[in-house]
Amino acid sequence: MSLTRTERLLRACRGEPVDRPPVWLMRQAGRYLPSYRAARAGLSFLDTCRDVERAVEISLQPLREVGTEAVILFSDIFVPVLGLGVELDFQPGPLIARPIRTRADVEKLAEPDVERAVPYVFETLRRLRRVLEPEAVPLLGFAGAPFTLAAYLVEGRGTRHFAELKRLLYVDPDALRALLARLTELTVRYLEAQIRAGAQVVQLFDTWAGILGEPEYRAWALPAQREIAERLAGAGAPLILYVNDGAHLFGATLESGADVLSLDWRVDLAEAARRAGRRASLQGNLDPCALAAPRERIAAWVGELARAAAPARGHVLNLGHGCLPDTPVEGVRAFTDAARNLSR
Ligand code: 1CP
Repeated sequence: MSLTRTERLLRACRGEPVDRPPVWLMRQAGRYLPSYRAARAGLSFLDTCRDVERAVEISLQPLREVGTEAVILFSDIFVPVLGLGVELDFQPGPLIARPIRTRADVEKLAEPDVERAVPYVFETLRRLRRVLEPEAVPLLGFAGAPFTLAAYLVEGRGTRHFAELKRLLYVDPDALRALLARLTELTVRYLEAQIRAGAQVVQLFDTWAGILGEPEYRAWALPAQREIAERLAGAGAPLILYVNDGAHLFGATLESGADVLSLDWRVDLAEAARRAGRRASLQGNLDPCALAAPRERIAAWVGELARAAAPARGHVLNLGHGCLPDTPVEGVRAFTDAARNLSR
């Protein structure tokens, strides 16, 4: 079977036969690459995202330099909240000038018009697709899931426990419900516009849903994920769902309607493949810290992951979380080389 990189990824997402798993890495563009640091020099993170030429260049760096087989738009999950009129900065994580903590704060959010608020995102995608189409390399778009976006909007910044968010959840659930409804609408419109601009697969990052127990996950994160999956079902791009630290939620995430579940290293892939059956493909799940090991060890782990996931309807090789600023470039290369050397 001779497949292009685009065919291999799309088929793996849909659970159709492939010759071997496709490979890409979460946060594959970033500070671990010297060329990224050079392209960023002197520019703030948001200004880099707004500079279409630079965002295209940075998005393509991992394809040219570390052998990844898909390109993901260079941006951040917080960029579209600019469309709600939220004042935002990155230092380096997102900082919200005025956290949203009451029903009145939610009412003040603007009606999202993403094409107007962040046109550079869609222009970057259109240009990337023009470059990638002749090479048959797939283009991924992404968004933050409503629960994870809400976590930062309520806190104002990243924290370990998200105590303010949980206060709202238990003390003023109507305010949180209203915020999640706004964010769900924003996310659907944002992903639809990304698909129109050329994204062939989209990933929904619900990084912080793992702080919830299963009943709270079912009440506060799953409904938004399902609504997004349902409303995007006809848009023509498979949906990948990532929940970090969500091993205890795996059974529930199978009800999200996502085509692919992206798992971290705490989840046993063989067991997940058995439980998923024909319902979803799997993505993952090497610990990013493992990329510091020698080449041969990385190749052995890639082989083990592929074998463990083989009974799944489809498998996309990836990490269990994003590349880190100190991830060795050599380790990333070893990971993608090992994927290319696999055969089923
Ligand atoms: O100055 C810098 O170096 C900026 C660092 C940086 C980068 C490179 C940030 C700030 N965001 C990004 C890019 C980014 N973020 C991508 C690009 C595409 C890719 O190559 O994969 C993506 C998909 C994200 C997604 C993202 N941002 C998530 C979800 C995935 C995950 O890693 O869990 C989250 C939680 C964020 C928030 C965020 N943005 C930036 C940082 C440093 C953080 C996390 C900090 C925190 O938790 O407080």
